[in-house]
Amino acid sequence: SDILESLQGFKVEKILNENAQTKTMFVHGKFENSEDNAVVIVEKTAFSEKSIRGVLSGDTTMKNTLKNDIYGTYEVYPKPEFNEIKTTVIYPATEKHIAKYTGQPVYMVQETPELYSDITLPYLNAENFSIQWVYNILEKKKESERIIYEDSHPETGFILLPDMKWDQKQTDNLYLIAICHKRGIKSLRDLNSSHLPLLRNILTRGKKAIKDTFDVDGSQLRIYIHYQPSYYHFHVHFTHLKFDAPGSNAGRAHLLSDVIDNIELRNDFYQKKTLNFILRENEGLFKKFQESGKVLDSFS
Ligand code: M7G
Repeated sequence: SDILESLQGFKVEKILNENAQTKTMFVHGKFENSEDNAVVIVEKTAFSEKSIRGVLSGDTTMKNTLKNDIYGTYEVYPKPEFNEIKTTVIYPATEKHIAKYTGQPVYMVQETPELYSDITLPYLNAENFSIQWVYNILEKKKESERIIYEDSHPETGFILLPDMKWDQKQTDNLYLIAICHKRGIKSLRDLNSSHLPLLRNILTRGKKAIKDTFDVDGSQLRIYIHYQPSYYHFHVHFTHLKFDAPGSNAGRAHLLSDVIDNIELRNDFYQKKTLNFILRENEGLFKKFQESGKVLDSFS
């Protein structure tokens, strides 16, 4: 099996990025006796009522770091089971994965329909992340036990399941993805009125399934599509409004209900529209845009 039981022999090569706010670190490393690269994402998880009872208990050891009048601060060492770290291992990772997780300046670009066909589309066809993991889900080869809801219709159906980013410990940071069964829809750019039944189906049945399963109301969800996505098989993100999920910002996220409405107004809305989005400096696509002089502003 390729499932890890420990990180023995793992060597940290480089910290790619870190975020003290989200308590996350992105690391490039290697396993012993392997030339392949690994990207490891570590994230300190949120407390739950159960874990906090374990942390604030006699099993915990403490080291005082400040005491002044009634105020005291401590370094606290809970028992390991209350000190879990969510870790994502990408192995073997491609150069593109390393680039994706490397902290770097980002830029807003303006993609006209012409630039889409001249620059973006040829680039996408040539160089892309593998979507094997998506097909594994659709074919029930992986993660089938995690499926929350499925509509198996080949044109309008989809699978709803927890996103890799969600630890499913609490609904405050709920994050699910709906992956459509239909193949060949690369992104927002491809959508037109023929896809309205699919889009409406994902919106209404996705919300209902989340209400039924997690008791989170549709009005508490941010339901959106990334442009550009990382994986060019059509999917929709469902996140809790309380949670500022990475990529839920303007510059990347397009609300599904806005998308539906825009296409209802005009069949070819997304073929005609200029789309703004954020690219990282070390992305191949960014270099293509840079050569064309279509970069708006930098705001790293
Ligand atoms: P995206 O908009 O294509 O790209 O979204 P992003 O990763 O840059 O946001 C793909 C979504 O699928 C992300 O939210 C990922 O966390 C999620 N995801 C990626 N992989 C490889 C997996 C996976 O293997 N399983 C599951 N359940 N989710 C994944």
